[in-house]
Amino acid sequence: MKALVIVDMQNDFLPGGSLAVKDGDKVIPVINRIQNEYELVVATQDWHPKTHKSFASQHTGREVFDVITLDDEEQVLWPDHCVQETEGADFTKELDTKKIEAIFRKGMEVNIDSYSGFYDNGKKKNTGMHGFLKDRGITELHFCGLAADFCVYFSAMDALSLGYRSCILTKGTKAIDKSGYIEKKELFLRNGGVLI
Ligand code: VGL
Ligand code: ZN
Repeated sequence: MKALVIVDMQNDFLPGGSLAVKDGDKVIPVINRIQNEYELVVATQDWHPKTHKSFASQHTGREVFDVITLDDEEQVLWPDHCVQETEGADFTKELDTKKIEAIFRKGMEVNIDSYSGFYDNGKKKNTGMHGFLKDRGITELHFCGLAADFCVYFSAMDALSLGYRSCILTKGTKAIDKSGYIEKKELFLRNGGVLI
C-alpha cells in the first residue's frame, strides 16, 4: 500500500511568504492532480511558536541563513515563518485538502527544529506519523511539497531508515537552494531512495 505525504504546503513557503521557495506555487496543480492515485494522503505542517530558536530574529547579532549550533545540531537560521495560528502557517487555499486524512505538525518545541515529518532534528521525539502509516498498512511513501532540500528530503531519508520504499516526486517539489539539493538527491539515491 502506498501513501502520498504532502509536506508543508503553507503560505510562508509560497511566493509572497516569508520563506518563499522560488516557483513553489508551480507544484500546487501537480499535487492536486495526483492525490487520487493514492490509497492514503497525509500532510505535514511546520508549526512554530513565535520565539522559535530556528528564527534569526531570536539571536542577537545573527542574520538569516547564518549557521549556528543549537542543542548540538547544526542549525540554519531562518526568517520568522509558519508561526502557529498565523496566515503564513495555513495551507495555501489553492491546495485540495479533501483527501488529507491526517496532518502531522512539527517544530513546536522552542529549542529544536524539525525538518522531517517523522521526528525533530535530534530524533528525541517523534510525531506519530510512522505509527499512523504502519497501522494503515503503508509500505511505500511518495513525498511532494516544500522544500525539496529540507523538509521533503529529511522526511524521505527518514522513511528509508524506517524501512519504507521512499520516493521523491520531482515534479511535485521545489528546493530553497538548488545546488545543495543536488548533493542531497545523490545521497538519497545512494541510500536506496527513488526519484520519480
Ligand atoms: C522548512 C526551513 C525551515 C521546510 C521548514 O518546510 O522545508 N524549511 N522550516
Ligand atoms: Zn520551519
